[in-house]
Amino acid sequence: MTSTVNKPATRGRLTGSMSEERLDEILALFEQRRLGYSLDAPFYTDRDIFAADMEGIFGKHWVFAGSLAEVPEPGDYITVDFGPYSLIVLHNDEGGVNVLHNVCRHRGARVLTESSGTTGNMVCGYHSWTYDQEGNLVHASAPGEVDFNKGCFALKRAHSRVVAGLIFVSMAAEPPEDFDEVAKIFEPYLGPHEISKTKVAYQQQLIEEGNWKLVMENNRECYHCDGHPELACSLFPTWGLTEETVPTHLADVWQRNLTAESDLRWRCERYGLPYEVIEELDTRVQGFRISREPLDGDGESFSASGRRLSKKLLGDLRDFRLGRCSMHLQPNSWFHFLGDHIITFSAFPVSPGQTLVRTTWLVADDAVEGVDYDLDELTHTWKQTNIQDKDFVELCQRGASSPAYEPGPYMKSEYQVEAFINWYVQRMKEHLA
Ligand code: 3BY
Ligand code: FES
Repeated sequence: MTSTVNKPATRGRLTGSMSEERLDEILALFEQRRLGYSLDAPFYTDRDIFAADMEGIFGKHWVFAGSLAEVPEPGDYITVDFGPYSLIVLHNDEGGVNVLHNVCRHRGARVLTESSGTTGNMVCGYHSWTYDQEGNLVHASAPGEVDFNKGCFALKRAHSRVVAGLIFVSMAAEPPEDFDEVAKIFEPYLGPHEISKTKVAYQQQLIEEGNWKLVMENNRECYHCDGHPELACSLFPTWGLTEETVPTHLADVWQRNLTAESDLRWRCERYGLPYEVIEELDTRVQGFRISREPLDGDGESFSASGRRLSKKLLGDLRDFRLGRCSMHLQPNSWFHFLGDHIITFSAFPVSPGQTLVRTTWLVADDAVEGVDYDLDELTHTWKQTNIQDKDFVELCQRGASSPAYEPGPYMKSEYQVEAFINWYVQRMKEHLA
């Protein structure tokens, strides 16, 4: 785990321009929220609530940005944007990660304009102010200019943590301390898959015409999984159900799942891998859920047969049949760690009605495309699932925009959606109070 100590970022700028009355109105909407029901329409459509979300959620919490496999060498970077914020996440020469606000200290231009790349010093494209990898301003020449104190014009910094190869960023002056405790819980689950020995096989950037919360809500339930025929081959169709709620026509699937679960537990115990479900989605500032659950069919990967999609095992794993170690993290990410590959997902809010979903497939760094894995086969299930989810999210966004929309009740199998909303509402009430 690494960390950097940083100057605090400014807070309150996004809601600071709103009148007291407007802020009271927004707070009242949070206070009036009906438990057990989806949110009122403005939470999905309103510009001011979006600004408040960016400040109270993305500006205050730890947010998943990407993995070390995306920035394997010193000088490699990715940029991540949350609403109006843009951050540079850069692998520095010491092997750590610097997180810098992607806002030039001259007149504010974006410094790096690509979503990923490799850089030495960073040169702003407007008037060539040049920053080193720590964000220090090292060059700012102009004809006839008197020298000025460049030390006052470094790129602003944000915090970083790297846990099990996953990079988290926080723009808060004082990020929630709870994260370190949660990281200690999930690191033993994810660590054995060794992200530092993986490479990016493929990355998909999907713009969904929907509010970021609709993207997250959709991810947190499988009530709609009939709409995912490819994924349904891997997930047991009883996912999210309990002994009490499973319908009689799925009784045999339920039994098959129980057998697969006990087989998986036996394997995990043999290899010393944790598998228990730990679920604190709305009972912590850093809400999370982690588990290791079996996959249907051969039980190795997200293929129609359940058979492996890459021939190379990750890290020091000794078995392909390790199911999926899945993690749901508030506010914006979810992950599946398998024996043969890893998939990371992050939702980056763009505007009230638009979200970028970045999905990254990682395989062992010595796996050879076309020999050890076929890229179309590797990515098929989740590319299809993502497109289907995009449609669901967009249908909901259109619904929420209609004057006829009213919040509807969550079903039992949607308890994780409710937990996400409970977490969100609680965080926002604390922020706005
Ligand atoms: O990707 C996920 O974590 C979950 C699993 C089932 C529904 N959703 C797609
Ligand atoms: Fe970056 Fe002028 S805005 S150098």
